[in-house]
Amino acid sequence: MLDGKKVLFSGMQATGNLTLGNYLGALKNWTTLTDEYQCFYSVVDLHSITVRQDPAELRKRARNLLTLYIAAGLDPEKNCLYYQSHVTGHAELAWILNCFTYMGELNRMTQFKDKAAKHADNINAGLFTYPVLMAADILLFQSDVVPVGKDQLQHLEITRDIATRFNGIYGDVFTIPEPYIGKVGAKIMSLQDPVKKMSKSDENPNASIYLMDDPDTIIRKFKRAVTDSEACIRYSDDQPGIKNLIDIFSACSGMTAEQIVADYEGKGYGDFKLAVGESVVNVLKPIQDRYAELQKDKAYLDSIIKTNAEKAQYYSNKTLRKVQKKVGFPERVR
Ligand code: ATP
Ligand code: LTN
Repeated sequence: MLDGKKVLFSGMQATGNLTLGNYLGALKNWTTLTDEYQCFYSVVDLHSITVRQDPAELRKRARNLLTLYIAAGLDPEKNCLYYQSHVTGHAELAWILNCFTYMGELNRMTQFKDKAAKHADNINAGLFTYPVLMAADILLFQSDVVPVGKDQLQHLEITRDIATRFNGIYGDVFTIPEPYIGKVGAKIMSLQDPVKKMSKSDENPNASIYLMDDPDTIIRKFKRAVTDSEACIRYSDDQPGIKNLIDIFSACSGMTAEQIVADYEGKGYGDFKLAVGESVVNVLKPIQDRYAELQKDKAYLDSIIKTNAEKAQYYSNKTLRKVQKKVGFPERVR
């Protein structure tokens, strides 16, 4: 608990351009939780260097992502929005937790297997211990809830295991966090291969809607979206392309899947795809406008970055000092 509220932590990597999947699966849910919880939303740049990055590009993307957090509706006065690399406790706690995590546990992580296959020339130790750093992010703030997409559930599970193990040895040090999965948009699929998740690192730009895509591009991508030859709009696993479009439409319009299916009964895929595209444009346009405005105000963004990092550093130090004491590091002389 922090100031009478439960604590929430989540983060996103500044690698690649954000997609509609990132927005519907993560960011959008984040904005609905800010009143109920004391929220920490980080741009997790320490995680990003587990794969090679161009330094100037990473710095630029990190700032853009933080700007996008605000543009998407996260109020930086109410939510702590900061760069992970500005708060020293993440790396410090990660080291300690490394010593409480087993190789066998990390070996089972599917994200590691996927990324190792994708970056076979750079399977570094950071990529392997990535989930430990993620556990540190979460546990550092004594987080109660962690809103993520379904693909991150395995990392949440290992976080809980590490925390439980640590508490088992040293007493009640960490709050055991619960995942929070949004009701709609938990897994948005690729527009070109609807059995694969929409991903910002997909090489095919038509597979993803980027948050900064202009309206024409969005409509064009939906028109080209891969569907099937059934010629009927049903919410079924047998029609993954249509099912994905219904999910997107539902998340962007507020209508339920049943309502959508009823409305489009007997109509062609062309009309349907256009309607889905328009609903997405309506959601993204205001975010894009606000983003453009924020980008002009350098001094405002800089002040947010500074004060929020200080706030995060302050709260994280509380947990870190406690953990350091528990494991037996000497007290600091004041
Ligand atoms: P990459 O392609 O670089 O692995 P990504 O697009 O999969 O990136 P992440 O940075 O791994 O995105 O995820 C950021 C957040 O967005 C996470 O909470 C994740 O669960 C969520 N997310 C990512 N892709 C989707 C998706 N297709 N549908 C729903 N949520 C998603
Ligand atoms: N691994 C996550 C990003 C991430 C995160 C976190 C999410 C890093 N630390 C802590 C929630 C809580 C991802 O790839 N989406």
